[in-house]
Amino acid sequence: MKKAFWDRIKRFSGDLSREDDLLVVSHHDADGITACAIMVDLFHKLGKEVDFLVLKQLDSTTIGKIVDADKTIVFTDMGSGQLTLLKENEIEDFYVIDHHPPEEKHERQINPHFYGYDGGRDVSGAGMTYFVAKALGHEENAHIALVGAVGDMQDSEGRLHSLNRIILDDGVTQGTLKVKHDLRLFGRQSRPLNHMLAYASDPFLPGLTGNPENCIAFLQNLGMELTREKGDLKSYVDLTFKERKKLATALYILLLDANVPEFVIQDMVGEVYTLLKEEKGTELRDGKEFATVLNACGRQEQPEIGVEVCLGDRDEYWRTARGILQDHRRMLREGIEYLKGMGTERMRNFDYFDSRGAITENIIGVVAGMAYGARILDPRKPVLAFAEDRDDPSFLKVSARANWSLVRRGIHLGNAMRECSKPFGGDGGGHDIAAGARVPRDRRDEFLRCVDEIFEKQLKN
Ligand SMILES: [Mn+2]
Repeated sequence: MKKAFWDRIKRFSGDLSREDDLLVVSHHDADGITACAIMVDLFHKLGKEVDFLVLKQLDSTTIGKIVDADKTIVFTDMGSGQLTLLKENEIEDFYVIDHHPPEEKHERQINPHFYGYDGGRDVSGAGMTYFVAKALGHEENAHIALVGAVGDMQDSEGRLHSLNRIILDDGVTQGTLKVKHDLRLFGRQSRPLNHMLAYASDPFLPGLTGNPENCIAFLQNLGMELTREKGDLKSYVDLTFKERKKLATALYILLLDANVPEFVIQDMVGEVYTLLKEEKGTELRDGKEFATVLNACGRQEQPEIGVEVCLGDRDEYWRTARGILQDHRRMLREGIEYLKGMGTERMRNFDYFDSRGAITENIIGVVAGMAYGARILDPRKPVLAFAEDRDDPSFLKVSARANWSLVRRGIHLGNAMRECSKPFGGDGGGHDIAAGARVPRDRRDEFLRCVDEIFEKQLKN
């Protein structure tokens, strides 16, 4: 780490450690939940009074919950984009530990952007809180910080980089983490092998994705024993090294035969992170699956349960978290079925569907992303999914999704969402590959036409 940055973190941490009676305010995704837990754990260890609050977003509505807090507020995985909002609401007793693009400098803020690091790739919100804890002599949550980084998809190029690498190395040294080069299909710990293949969407496995019976036949053809001694189905982690290689090769050939581009196939293999202190075969044993549990808690509006699991509960909170994950998955399946039945509408440069309240706004983006991965949606076009805005029925929430080959051709969803929502009284933004917006329901069609034009221009350039 650059010395100037580490010095800054140490000064910041020193100031923070002199405070008491704190309120940690964090974001409701896996990165925010892990960041919150690392901070709360640190304050417990320092013997401080601490409370926490996990929010979907910090905006002019939700800020009401903290205006009268009368505590020192520590924002984690948020705050850098809301410094003006804090000023407007006369919130002065706060600290910000964030990795999102900052509005401006502030003496009570640490953010990697000011030191030449990329907050989208080099370090997550949880990673930043980890470094604060580390500066105060507490390195025991490296594995939790790793879950945050993976939750924010900072390993999407097949490995972790830069500051994330320091965290990973700390965990490996401490014996809480193991890193391996392996198949990166989701569910390697907790899903039966045939389901791991059947649910694979990144990449889509022709003939296998969406078809568990075919997957069994495929695996049997490879001569694999699918059941454990107890009679239940094996997961990927039960396979021997030889069997894993055999499976990887077979998948590789399957994709090559289907003319899947080389770079997509390459992405199937990369770093996988095992949390060595967690029980084998549980979601918590794998970095990516752990992050999914936390995201489910956030999406189902019970992020506190996720925080307790990160703090170490493997009893009642963990049982509840598993139940939430099941509910969440059921809702996603129902959403996908609904979408299959309804189909999409087509504009020139993208497809869209309006769920009209049948799919809630907190999962619509996930449903769109999954349907995309499973080829229920046409991968040659970006997709826009509409859901009702729960707080204001006269508004629609828009989730936009694309894929890497569209991004390579020039598509930038975030720019389109921003440019087309503002003129109609909404707001929006985000990444090239995933973005969102809010628009008044009665301006929907104008918004659609605007997006179509912007995509047209993006594809031309
Ligand atoms: Mn984050």
